[in-house]
Amino acid sequence: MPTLAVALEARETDWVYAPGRRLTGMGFNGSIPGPLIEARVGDTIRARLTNSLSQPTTIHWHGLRVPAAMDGTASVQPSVEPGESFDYEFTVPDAGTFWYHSHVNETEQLERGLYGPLVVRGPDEPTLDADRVLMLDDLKLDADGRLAPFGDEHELHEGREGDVRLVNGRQEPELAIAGGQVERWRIVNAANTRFMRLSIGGRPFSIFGSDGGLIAAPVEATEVLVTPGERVELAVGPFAESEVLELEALPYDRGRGEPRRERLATIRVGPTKASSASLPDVLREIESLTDDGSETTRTVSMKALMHGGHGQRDEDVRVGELQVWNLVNETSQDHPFHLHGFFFQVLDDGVPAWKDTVNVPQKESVRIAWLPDNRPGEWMYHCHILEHHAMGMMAHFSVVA
Ligand SMILES: [Cu+2]
Repeated sequence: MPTLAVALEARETDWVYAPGRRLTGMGFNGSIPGPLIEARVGDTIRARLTNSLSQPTTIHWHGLRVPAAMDGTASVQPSVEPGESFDYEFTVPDAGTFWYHSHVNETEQLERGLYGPLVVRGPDEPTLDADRVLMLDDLKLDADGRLAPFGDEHELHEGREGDVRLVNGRQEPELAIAGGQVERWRIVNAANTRFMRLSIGGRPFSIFGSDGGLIAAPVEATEVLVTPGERVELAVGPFAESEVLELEALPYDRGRGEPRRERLATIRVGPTKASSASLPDVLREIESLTDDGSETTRTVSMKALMHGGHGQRDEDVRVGELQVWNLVNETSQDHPFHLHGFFFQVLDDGVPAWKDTVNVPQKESVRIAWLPDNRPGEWMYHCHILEHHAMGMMAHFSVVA
C-alpha cells in the first residue's frame, strides 16, 4: 500500500478572511484551513509536524483509528515545542471525512485556524458530480476587529461564539455550483462552540455520510444539525440555472445564547451541465453492535465531567469487550461528546452509522455502543465545545489488552 508523505508546518499566518479584512491567524503551511490530505483506505500517512509557532502544539487526527501513540494528546506525547518537529505515522483503515487539528491550547489555536481536512476514499464510493469539503467555523472579534481575548470564566462556561461566520476560512463566501448537478458536500464543524443546524435554501438534500463514512442508507432531509467536531456528507442539488440560495444555520437552542438564523454562504447556480450522479438506496452494511435492550456497562455524567477538572480518570476498557455507555446530561446546555480513536453506534432508531462525536442534548441522555479493537494505550473522551474541554470537561482511560 502506498505511503503518503505530508509536511505540515504550523506557523503564524496573515489571514485574509474577507476582502480587506485580516488578522494574525495560525495555519498549517500558511493556509487556513490547512491543506486537504487525500488518501485511500489502507494507505500509510507519514506526517511531519514542524512547529514554527511561538507556543507548543500537536496534531490530533480527529476520527482516524490511529495507534494510541499517534493520537496527539498530552497523555501520549510531549507537546512539540517551538522549533521542534514530530513524525506521525499510521495507516488509514476507514473511508470518510476526517480532520486534523491542534490538541494544545485548542481554544486559541483552533480559533486562529489551526485545523485542516482529511478525506479517505474507499473502493465503493457513490458517484456524485463533484466532491468538496466545507469546513464551518466562526470568529469572535472585538469592536476594533481584532480577535477577542480568550478564556475568561464566562467564555469558558458559555463557550466562544462570534459574529463572523466562515466557510473554508472565508467570511460568508459565494459558492458556485452548476445547474443540474448533484455534488458531494463533506461538511466539518470546526467551530469552538457554534452549533450549525444547516439549511440549503430550505431545499431537500440527502444525508449519506457521517463521522465514520457512509451511513447504511441515504436519508432525505431539509436540515441537519452538525455540532462541533461532527461531520456530515450531503448530496446537494440539482438546482436550476441562475438560482441563488443561502447556506444557513437555522436557530438552535443549545441552552445558551439567543438562537438566531444566520447565513454561512451564498450559493450561485451557473449554467446547466449533464449529471452522472447516482446515490444507491443501500450504501453500506453496518451490523449493529447490540440492540437497545442491552445493559449499560458504564454511565458517563456530563455534570460530573464538567466539574471534575483535568486529570479525571475513568476505568479501563478491555480489548474486545463490548461497551454500552449511557451519556447522561443533567446540565442545562448541550454537550457534543467526542470519543478519541474509536467509532461508536448511537442506540436509537436512526439509520445505522459510525460516529465519534454525538450531541447529548440538555436534560437528556444518549446511549452508545462501541467495541475496543486491538489498540491498547491511553485514550480520552471530552466535550468538543473547546472551552468546556479547556475547563477540564474530559476524562482519560486505558484500553488494556
Ligand atoms: Cu460541553
